[in-house]
Amino acid sequence: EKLSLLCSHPLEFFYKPEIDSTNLWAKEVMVRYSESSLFFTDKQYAGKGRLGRQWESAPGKDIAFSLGLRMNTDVCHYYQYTVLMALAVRNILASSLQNEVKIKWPNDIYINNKKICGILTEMITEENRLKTLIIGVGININSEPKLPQATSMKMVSGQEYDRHIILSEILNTFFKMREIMDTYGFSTLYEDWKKHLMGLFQSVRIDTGKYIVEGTLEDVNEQGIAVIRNGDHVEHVYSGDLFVS
Ligand code: BT5
Repeated sequence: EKLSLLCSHPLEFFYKPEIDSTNLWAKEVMVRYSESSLFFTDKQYAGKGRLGRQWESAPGKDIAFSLGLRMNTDVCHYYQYTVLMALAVRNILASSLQNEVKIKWPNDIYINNKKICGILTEMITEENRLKTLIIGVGININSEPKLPQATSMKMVSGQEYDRHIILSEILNTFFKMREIMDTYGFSTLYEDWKKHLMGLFQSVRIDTGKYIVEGTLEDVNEQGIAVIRNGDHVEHVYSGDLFVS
């Protein structure tokens, strides 16, 4: 209730005190529901990362939500919505913390070389057409994660934050950016996203899960593909884990 009051965009809100994964929940509901909706919980006990990995969040302290977006275009560049979400989270964290906040390809958010947010975007397709996009976001807010490579807003600033305010600011920013994209196109938002990209023009290593690609990160193109140059050889990488050398 508090959230729907704080959010300026008309959105259907779903809340459960606890759930296995808001992405799974959103997928279940969105197949029979036609409005764009937000799925929020206070305790996500089986959060999903990419490739079957786990996402941990502290009950009542962190943010775990999924945004279910109904798509009405035939051709949908779904990656663009993940970019908008990453940029919205980045901008809100940067202004709340007054800290440098980076985006790590494909769509993690990092502060001081530690991960503060992960995003998992999934699609529901019907008759080979994209119907719904599920954008799942986990952010460490008031917890002190034990993982050595993780950080939280509290760890960065020493302060505690109102999770509902942070979430509504992210949603309001996301929908504002979506309006900008619908009116003026994707390019300026994408350029802004790229400004905050970790490792751009630096030596990186990408573990695709099958093989390792090493070289200079020359670009991440508008389809979200990382372009890695090694001498004369240029490789396009679709997904993986990136490490800055
Ligand atoms: C991600 O996967 O980073 C995507 C995480 C998406 C989580 C949200 S929460 C709401 C929604 N519902 C879901 O079920 N999921 C979404 P990936 O890039 O695969 O990273 C996963 C890895 O991040 C793990 O293997 C850990 O190493 C690390 N990790 C797990 N929990 C973390 C945390 N709280 N903070 C930082 N790193 C974490």
